[in-house]
Amino acid sequence: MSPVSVSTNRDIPGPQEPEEKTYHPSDGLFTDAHVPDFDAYLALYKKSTEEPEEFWADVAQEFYWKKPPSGPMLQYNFDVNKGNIYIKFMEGAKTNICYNVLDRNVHERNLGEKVAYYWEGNSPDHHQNITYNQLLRSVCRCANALKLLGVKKGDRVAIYLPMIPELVYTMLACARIGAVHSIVFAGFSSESLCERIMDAQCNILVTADGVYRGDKLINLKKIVSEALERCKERYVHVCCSLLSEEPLFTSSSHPSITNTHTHTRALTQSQTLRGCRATTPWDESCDIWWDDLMDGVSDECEPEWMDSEDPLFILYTSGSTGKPKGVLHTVTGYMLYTSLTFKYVFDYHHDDVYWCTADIGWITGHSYITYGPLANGATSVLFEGVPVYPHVGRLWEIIEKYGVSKFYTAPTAIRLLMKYGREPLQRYDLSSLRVLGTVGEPINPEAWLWYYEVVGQQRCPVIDTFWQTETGGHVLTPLPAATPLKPGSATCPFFGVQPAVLNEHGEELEGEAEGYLVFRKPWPGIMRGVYGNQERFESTYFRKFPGFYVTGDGCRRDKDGYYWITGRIDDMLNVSGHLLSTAEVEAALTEHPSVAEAAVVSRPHAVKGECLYCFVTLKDHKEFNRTLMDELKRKGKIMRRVLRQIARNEKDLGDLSTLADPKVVEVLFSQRCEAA
Ligand code: 6R9
Repeated sequence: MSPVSVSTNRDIPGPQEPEEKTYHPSDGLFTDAHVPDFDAYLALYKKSTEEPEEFWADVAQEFYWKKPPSGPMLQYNFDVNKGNIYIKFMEGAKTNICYNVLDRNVHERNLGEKVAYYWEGNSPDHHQNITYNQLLRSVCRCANALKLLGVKKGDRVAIYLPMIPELVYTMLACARIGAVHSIVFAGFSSESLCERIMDAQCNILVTADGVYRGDKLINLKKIVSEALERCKERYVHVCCSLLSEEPLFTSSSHPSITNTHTHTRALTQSQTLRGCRATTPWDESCDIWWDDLMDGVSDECEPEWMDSEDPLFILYTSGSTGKPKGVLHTVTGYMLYTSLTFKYVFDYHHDDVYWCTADIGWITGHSYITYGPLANGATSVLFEGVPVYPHVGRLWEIIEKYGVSKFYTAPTAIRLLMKYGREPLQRYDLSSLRVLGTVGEPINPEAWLWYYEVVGQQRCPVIDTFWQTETGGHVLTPLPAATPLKPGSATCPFFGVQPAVLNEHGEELEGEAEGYLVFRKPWPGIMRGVYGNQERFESTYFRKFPGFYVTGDGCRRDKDGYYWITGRIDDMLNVSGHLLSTAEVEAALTEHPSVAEAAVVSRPHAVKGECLYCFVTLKDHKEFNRTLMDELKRKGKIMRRVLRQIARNEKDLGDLSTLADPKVVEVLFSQRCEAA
């Protein structure tokens, strides 16, 4: 079965709508591509769907197995009418993902001296190179330290760290000893942190005293203390002494790690938190400094051999009811899938320098900063800072500094940088770039073209990768040398992925169509559940259309079989690539004492993609807004579609017959305010 009917003819097609214009990778750029052309893609795709056992067995061969895969490769049920939903991949095989991404590179591939990460701090003065040897040793030390604290296989460990090497050490240390990491993005509030700690029942939290984001200091430990206060229970937490007086790598025997950098960093950045052991909230009964704990701990640690379907991590994603869902991923499927997508989607080669600007606190960082690149033995940039600090050319400066060849960022960052024009880029040499990736939200053709023409100089393909926390890795994506590109389209399915488009009644649409994007079969990287809540797993993703995994996104399939994501079709919105649930925002608004009700919809925003448009009813001014808002409800349900169109100033509202008083819509239109 062929996923697409795109022509492989490289001739430039005749006049087309701008969005339908097709771009082809430049000749000569990919002389040794893993998938050299579209026919090669189609052949591999065919094999992945028609002979999945052979396809994944080939992929598995590269990895180290304590007990090799045998028996059925994939077992699953996607149909709620046939019983519980489950997905099992290579069940019974035994391996360890940390061993595969570190020890295998050091011992089997001779990559010990290769740089795993160029860590680049928030300030350009702070940087550090970490080889695979060094990474392995630091991870083992951390793994032993966690064991000293009593952490065992299956325990959940919360991690609330900024983009510093200790974040990678801690997550891989968990994976090594079979603990389940639950990373909470270090920009989240104490409420969000508490909710996630409680839901996953973590009894260890790893954090840092503070971090600079641009010139803003964030006192993480203070937020942690508030969160733990909320959690009511007592948790032991380990503190990474990023800003403490000792340098971070006291036990390192590798002079290439410059203690001075880290030390200087502490001296220069910690003015406010200087002597932080005094100013950081501290509870002697449970807080431990990172350095104190690591001191004298062995840098060798035997991995825990895990079953394929043992849990690897939990990562929370917004849910449309307002309560975040703990998306659960397991060891083997995730390992194979992130490794394979990284290799093909970025056309990875050993001399590449790869940089993904995401934070590890999101799935993009888990899959494509930590696991995928390390599984391939890649060299990556690990960046702590923000795109426009200390100047608007910071990203371009870093690309030049490290000779980045594969670059992966979000449309929101591209739109932000577009505002500063070409000049900041022209100061740097970007000729090392080969592939430009994007993720997180639909990319508008204007941003796509700017990325392609200005950043990539019309030389580098723009790889628009569609995927989700739940999918574990890319599911719709072009491949750099193979796929003709259309700005704004995530193009075609990755190997093993079988998309379908359904209408409201769950009927499958053929050919050109628009509707719900669903998948008919699992691929190895798909989530295995919502942590501790099978019912929510099934009702969120499988109940609407039995037999399919429902993404929650709408899409259009064009005449060539290309997929175009049209955005969320549930009550979720995407602000700067981050999913928010309207319910969550509404709940927050109604907590305010003067707000009686709130309804939140999305509205397009030039940089963030979407922004919040909130309708609130105030308790004190009933005569002004309250009646209007009440009349917009039918049986207690706000007609969100109408509100969304008002927010966007779209006058053609269609059928309003279900509204108690359709006139109210005109009133709301007349009172529309323009967002800043
Ligand atoms: C990886 C990630 C998932 C949601 C997803 C969709 C949107 C992601 C996209 C995209 C259009 C793309 N999304 N990539 N929409 N084109 N290339 O972002 O995961 O944080 O779980 O968000 O993001 O709406 O459903 P996550």
